[in-house]
Amino acid sequence: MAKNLTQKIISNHLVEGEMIPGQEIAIRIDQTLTQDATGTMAYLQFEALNISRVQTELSVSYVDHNTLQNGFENADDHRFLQTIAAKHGIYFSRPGNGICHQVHVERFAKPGKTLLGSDSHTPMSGGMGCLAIGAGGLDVAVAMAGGPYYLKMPKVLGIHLTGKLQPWVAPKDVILEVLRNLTVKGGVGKVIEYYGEGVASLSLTDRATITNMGAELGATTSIFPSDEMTKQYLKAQGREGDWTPLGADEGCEYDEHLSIDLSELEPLVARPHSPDNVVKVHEAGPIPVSQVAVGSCTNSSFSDLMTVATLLKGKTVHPNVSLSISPGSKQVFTMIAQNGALADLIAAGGRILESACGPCIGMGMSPSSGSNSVRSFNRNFEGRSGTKDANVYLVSPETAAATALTGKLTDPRDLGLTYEKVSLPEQFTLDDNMVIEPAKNPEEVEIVRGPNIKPLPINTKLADVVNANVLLKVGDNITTDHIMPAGAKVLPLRSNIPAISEYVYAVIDQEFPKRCKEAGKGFIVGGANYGQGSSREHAALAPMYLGIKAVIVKSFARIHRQNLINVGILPLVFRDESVYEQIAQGDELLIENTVNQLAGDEIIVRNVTKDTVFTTVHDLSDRQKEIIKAGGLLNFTKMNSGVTI
Ligand code: MIC
Ligand code: SF4
Repeated sequence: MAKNLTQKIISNHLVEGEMIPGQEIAIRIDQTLTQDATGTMAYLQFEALNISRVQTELSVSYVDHNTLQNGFENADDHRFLQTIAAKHGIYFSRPGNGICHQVHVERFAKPGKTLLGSDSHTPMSGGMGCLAIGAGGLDVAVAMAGGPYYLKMPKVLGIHLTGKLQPWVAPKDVILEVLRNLTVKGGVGKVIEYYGEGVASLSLTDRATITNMGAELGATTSIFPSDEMTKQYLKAQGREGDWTPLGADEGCEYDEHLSIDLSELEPLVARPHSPDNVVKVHEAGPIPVSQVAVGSCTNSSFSDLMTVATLLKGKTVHPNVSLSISPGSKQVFTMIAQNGALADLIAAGGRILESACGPCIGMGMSPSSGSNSVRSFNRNFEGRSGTKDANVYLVSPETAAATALTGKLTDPRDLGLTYEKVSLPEQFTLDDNMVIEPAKNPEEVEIVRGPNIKPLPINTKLADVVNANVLLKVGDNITTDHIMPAGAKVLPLRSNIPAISEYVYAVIDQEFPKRCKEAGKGFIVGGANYGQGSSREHAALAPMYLGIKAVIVKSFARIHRQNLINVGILPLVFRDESVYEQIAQGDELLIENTVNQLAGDEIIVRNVTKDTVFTTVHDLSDRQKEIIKAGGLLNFTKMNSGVTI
């Protein structure tokens, strides 16, 4: 039977289950990646699994998030990550080598492989025809230990691309258009597969921008075929041998469809505070801008920075604008230094940052109060920039550069300049000297743990009676940045759950951790698409540490739901959404016979305060039920493998 590309890669890696959308399947993982902010936990979890060497074809540990080093914590984490990588067979990409996804595309991703990464933008490698999925650190730890990755067989949404982008219209505008169509929950339970004659006109890094920001759709992943463009890119990276042609079979089917004529697109912008709040740049109007930031894994490739440098050459950034530039990798940085584009960026007034996530995750460069910041990034959630009342707009590098020159949001076509398309080089500058290979004599490596690295908190078995109060009620589209904020102050505590738990829900309700500690246990009630955004399992681990037993919502985002299961928190969904309105913060809820109830499809909850009863559903697989009963995936794995944790 004719298969689409997603089905082909899944069937090549299937170890359990049937490929029927919605049913649980397990797939073999070829490659893993971690970054430092999620990696410390992932490697502590890997250690707890007692496997001496990773079982994957390739595992890479990157350091790109926590690079400010405003205190000993980040540096301690880096040292821990470097030593544990050496010991267990993991490649270590040193701080300075670049953002994990950009470097992975450049140096490691391969068509047809599966990649599991402890970061939600892992799908960036899907630009190369790799099935690249973001997950919580524990899932990645299990994959490193040789376990398969369990997921629901996704539906495949085919996006048929026709036409060719007009001058000044960018790949970023393609994904913004998809977000405008599908919204931040439109991709849940789906893989977004691009096909059609429009694909050939997009370079590899163009495709990688599109699959990267597919994370904002809530999709399992996004993928492009592997074709001549892919071959050309791999050749320029000195990796022609990694190329295989790969695409959907003629006559294959997609579960859902969307068509985009590239030639009809215009420069677009996602307005605050959601990546799907998309309008044309012309429609948003010339809002005054205090900051422009170019970088992040979405748009910091060689062609992105060359586009910006070409636009800024010989000009000066507007007096009211602070322009920051973070090259995506050491390779990009080196090449723009070698060809002089870096000098053009500096001369124009660009503030050059290191190759890291930086302002994207609130690691410096927070905008001024109440001001507008225009960024080539992928997320504009409230407060994520580090300034609570700032407004972040997401655009292409072209629109960002035009805006930096005029001081107001500007459609690059309005500058009246001649368009010069930047093409990818025939040969990238190659030097992997910042990637350290695993140790040849692992027994001699000593893992170094600084005082910031605290032991893993482990949950207890599911109780048969869960009786607690609703300690927080929140609305729709709650992001993991709300639940477990990032930023320069909180991120250094990622390897210290007791300390980081003090910041849970700090953006919404600073009293929440205190209430949890006083109560000792509790529930959270939320709306639709709860937990969208990042893969950070801290958004589940820290609430678990604070005593949260169940989260009851209208619907969940994929990775966060799995992270809740992995730490043993019940993820419940109202069968009748209107019940949400009838629950107030502070209400006492009671679940009885929890273990027996879990065996079925529904869990009955009594609202003791209101003297009512309502039904929740959970859609848990048998395996997930066992994980919840055991108090999380680590306990479950221990019970099933005899490992002592
Ligand atoms: C993000 O972009 O939100 C992050 C920071 O990269 C997260 C990972 C994390 O919180 O460490 C992600 O996307 O998963
Ligand atoms: Fe880093 Fe931002 Fe990309 Fe997350 S989205 S990996 S913080 S650059």
